[in-house]
Amino acid sequence: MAPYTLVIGNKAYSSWSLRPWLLLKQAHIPFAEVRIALYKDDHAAKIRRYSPAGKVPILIDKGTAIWESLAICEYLAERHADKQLWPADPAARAFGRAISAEMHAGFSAMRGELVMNVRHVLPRAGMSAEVTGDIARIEAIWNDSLRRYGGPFLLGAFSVADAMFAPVATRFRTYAVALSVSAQRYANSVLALPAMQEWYAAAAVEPEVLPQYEP
Ligand SMILES: N[C@@H](CCC(=O)N[C@@H](CS)C(=O)NCC(=O)O)C(=O)O
Repeated sequence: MAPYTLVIGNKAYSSWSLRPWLLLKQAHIPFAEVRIALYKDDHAAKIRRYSPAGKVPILIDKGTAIWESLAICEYLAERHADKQLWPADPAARAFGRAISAEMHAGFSAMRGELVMNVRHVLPRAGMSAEVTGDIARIEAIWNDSLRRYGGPFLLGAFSVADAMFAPVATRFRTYAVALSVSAQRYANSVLALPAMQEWYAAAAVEPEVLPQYEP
C-alpha cells in the first residue's frame, strides 16, 4: 500500500492540487490519489471527511491529515530529506521559501482573472492593470531566480518552489501570456515535465465541465 494518500480536485481546474501532486511525482514518492469532483453534488462533505478546512489538496500520512499546499510540500521535503526538495544552502532555501510564500499568499488578481484551465488555449486580449502587475512580478521572480541559481529550475534543480509556480506556467500557456525569453524557457521546462503531461492527459478525459472555469 502506498504510504500517502493525496486528496485532490479536478485536474482541469484545481491549481492548488497540482502543486503537491507534481512534487510527489517529481520526487518519485509513491502515493494513492483520491479525486473529488469540485462543486458537484456533495463535494464539500466529501472533502470534510478528510479535513475540516474543507479545501483540497489534503495529504494523508497514516493518521495525520495535512492541508494547505505549501504545508504539504514542506512536510514532504522534511520527510524525504534525501530527495533534496529544498536546496542545502540556507540562503537559497530561504529565497525559495520566500518566493513560494509570495506565490501561496499573493497574486489574487491573476488567480481570479486567469483561472487555471489546462484543457484550453484562450489567448486573452485585454487584462486588468492588477493582473498585468501580478504577471510582471512573477516574471521578475522567475528571472531573478534563474539568474541567481543558473536554471533550469528556479533554484537550480527542481524544488518545492517549482511545484508552487507550476500552475502559473499552465495559466501563461492557456492565456498565451507573452513572456521574456528566459521566463518562457522556464515555463516550457515545467510544462514539458512528464508528470505535467500526465496531469494534462488526465484532465483532458475528465467528464466534468464547470462553467465558472470555462470561457
Ligand atoms: N490555500 C489553499 C487553497 C486550497 C483551495 O482553495 N482549494 C480549492 C480547489 S483549487 C477547493 O478546495 N475548493 C473547494 C471549495 O472551496 O469548496 C492551499 O494552498 O491548499
